[in-house]
Amino acid sequence: MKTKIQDLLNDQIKYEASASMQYLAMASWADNKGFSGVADFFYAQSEEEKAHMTKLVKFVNERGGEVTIPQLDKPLDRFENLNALFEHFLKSEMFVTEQINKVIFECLQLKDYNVHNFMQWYVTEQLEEESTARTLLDKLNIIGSDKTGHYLFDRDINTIATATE
Ligand code: OFO
Repeated sequence: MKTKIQDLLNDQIKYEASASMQYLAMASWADNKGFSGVADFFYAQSEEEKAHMTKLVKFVNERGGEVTIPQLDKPLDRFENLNALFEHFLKSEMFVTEQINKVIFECLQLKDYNVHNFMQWYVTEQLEEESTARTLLDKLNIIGSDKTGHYLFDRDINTIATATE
């Protein structure tokens, strides 16, 4: 594996790990505020990102590359309200998509079609996750600061999220 590609995949491992920790912090915030539906959503999201990270670790090792397990920055763990929480979620997913596109671009430049092929799974995954984040944020923007709306959003979050997949 070319060093440049290996470095980008190691960066990607860090981004997936950071997203996992970020979503764990968001789940914990929601749990603490009594939004149990939102908490469960982010606990599950955190596990998913961990799986994305592990898939990359295994792939780099299978390809005879060298994995660097990253040191992570502290995730954001205080949010003004549900809207701020989901704005951060969308921002985080958009960032990851951008990074995945960078890997894809470099794979094409360096003609690494094997890694390019492997990364297609992440492209599809990101499309879904970004669209879920957008839909949930749209709903919250409609709800505004209405407490009953937040209660119903928390109760129905999984139904809303599943409908976007
Ligand atoms: Fe949604 O971040 Fe993984 O790929």
